[in-house]
Amino acid sequence: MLYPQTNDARMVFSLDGVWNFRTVGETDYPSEWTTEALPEPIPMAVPGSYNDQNDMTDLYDVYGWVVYQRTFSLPERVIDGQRVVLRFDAATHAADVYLNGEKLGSHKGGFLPFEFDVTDNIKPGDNLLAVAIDNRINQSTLPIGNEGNVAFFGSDNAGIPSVEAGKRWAKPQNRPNFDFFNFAGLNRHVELYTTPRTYIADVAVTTKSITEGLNEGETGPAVIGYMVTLGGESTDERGDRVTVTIQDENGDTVATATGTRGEITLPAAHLWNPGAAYLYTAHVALAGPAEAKAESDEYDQTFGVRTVEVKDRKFLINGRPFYFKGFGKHEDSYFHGRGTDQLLNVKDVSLIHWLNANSFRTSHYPYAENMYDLCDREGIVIIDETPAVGMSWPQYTNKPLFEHHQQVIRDMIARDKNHPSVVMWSLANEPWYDQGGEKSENALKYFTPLYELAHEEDPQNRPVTIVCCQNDYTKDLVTRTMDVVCLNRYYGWYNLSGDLDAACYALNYELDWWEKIGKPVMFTEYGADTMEGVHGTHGKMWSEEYQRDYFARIDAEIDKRPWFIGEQLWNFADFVTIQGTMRVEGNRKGILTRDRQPKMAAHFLRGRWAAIPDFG
Ligand code: GCB
Repeated sequence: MLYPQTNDARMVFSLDGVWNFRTVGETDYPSEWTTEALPEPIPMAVPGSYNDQNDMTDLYDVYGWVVYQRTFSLPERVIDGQRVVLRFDAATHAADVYLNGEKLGSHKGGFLPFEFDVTDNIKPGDNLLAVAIDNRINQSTLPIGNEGNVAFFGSDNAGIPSVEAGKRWAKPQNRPNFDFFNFAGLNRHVELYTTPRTYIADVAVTTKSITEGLNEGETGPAVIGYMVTLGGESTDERGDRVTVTIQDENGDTVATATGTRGEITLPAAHLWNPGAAYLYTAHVALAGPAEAKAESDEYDQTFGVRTVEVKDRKFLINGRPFYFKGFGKHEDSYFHGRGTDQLLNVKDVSLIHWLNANSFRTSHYPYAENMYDLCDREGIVIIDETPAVGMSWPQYTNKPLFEHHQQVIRDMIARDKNHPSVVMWSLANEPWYDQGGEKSENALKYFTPLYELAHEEDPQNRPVTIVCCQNDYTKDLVTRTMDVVCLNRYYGWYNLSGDLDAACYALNYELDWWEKIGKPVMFTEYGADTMEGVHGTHGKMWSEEYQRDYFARIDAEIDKRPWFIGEQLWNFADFVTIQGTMRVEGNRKGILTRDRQPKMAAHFLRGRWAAIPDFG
């Protein structure tokens, strides 16, 4: 699914702005709320999570449906004869969409785009768009939530006597199997866009071969492959009317081709490298049957010339061994919740540069597309993760969940395949699968086909991983089958708490085990909660000194292992979680505060990462 674009053939109309909004709850939303104007609505900004936008009710507590509404009109002379598409960059977690009272369809999954052809639904004048969104998570959604109501009083609270059945009190509530707050709603952009009736539906660009060993600024021959998919009527007859023009960063044409697929040689290609991005544009044009302008389409797809490969226990980008320096992140900020915020993206990218980091993981879901565009342009490397977080052994035999997981992998790769910044796919975060016996085997049966699917779906065939929880690695059958072993480890925090000598010993004990497995290994999480402003001469837990010392000590250990290919700590910045005894206004493992101010560890890491080159 191509990101909407305005050009000579297409037009995008943003539906961002202030919408009308009402909460519903667990029951079905009233049908008239999708056909008529919402009664007594409250204002709600889109894009943005709804949870932090209104202080009259506690929107952090919403469980179930909410309804968004707005009207729009489109100039008939602009859309006349065109195909009109309504696109949601995401709706979290499930959505029913209505236009002028008619249901267009539903979508499950909160972090990937979906769209509807509304050519025949748009009418002159005001059109009423209503979107009902459900924030409930359960054993068949990604991410995973725990089914059912929470008994707040009576049955399962430690230290409170059990209460006879009729006197228990319960309130329905989402119980996420993960710690980040379940921000929901229209978190990302909503837009209408036009294309001609026969149109460019997809473009995929791959790098077939490069000249290895180029120094910065040098160029060499490279071969790229491309594939254009057409949609609409008589697409078979139109294939030979496709032209592809490759433009360099100056806009100069460096190569051309015709037809829907082929290979193109770039005689003097600039490579896309971490820290030294170079972006080409494939200008794809589809001529109309009689060169009629209104029936011609075009699309500009940016891409980078670069290869990625795992070989000899190394992660090779353009044939050179890359070392990941960075973190897991979240889409999380004051007021916006998980809402797309371009300013914050620009700020975060600038902080990534300031920290001398080169990469991050889109923990624990695919992020909004504009962040990937920024990273393409800024030379930042991404591990792209599905929203499969919180999984455990009962889910490994859940067929509908498996099918949804397959769909999410397909959709994520379809969306992100052309981004040079994306170098690896992560199938899931911390599925729990070290119970041994049948439970571990079921996990292997569940994840092996997903691993294969990710490789098959990706035209660039990037490495595939899974991010593994602190576990009994001897019984974990899955992690070792991945292209890269990604470890989340909290020695010195959740276990061996506060004792960095013990933490280093335990880490080494484990790394001796991975040494024998023969795969490249990296951290995708390690860290310590830290309250800014808490200090001490001997760095105890929660102090800024402890976080700094934690990284200094653990990092010194991984530096001894040549097959350790990267360190992505937890987390880039503090973020909001559900309430709980372990969290003080959220998860505090950020090396930056939630408002992006550096803690002491950030200064340490900035120095450390300046001294570690991107390529070893
Ligand atoms: C983890 C999870 C991450 C949590 C983190 C923590 O292992 O992957 O989502 O936020 O631990 O700090 O507890």
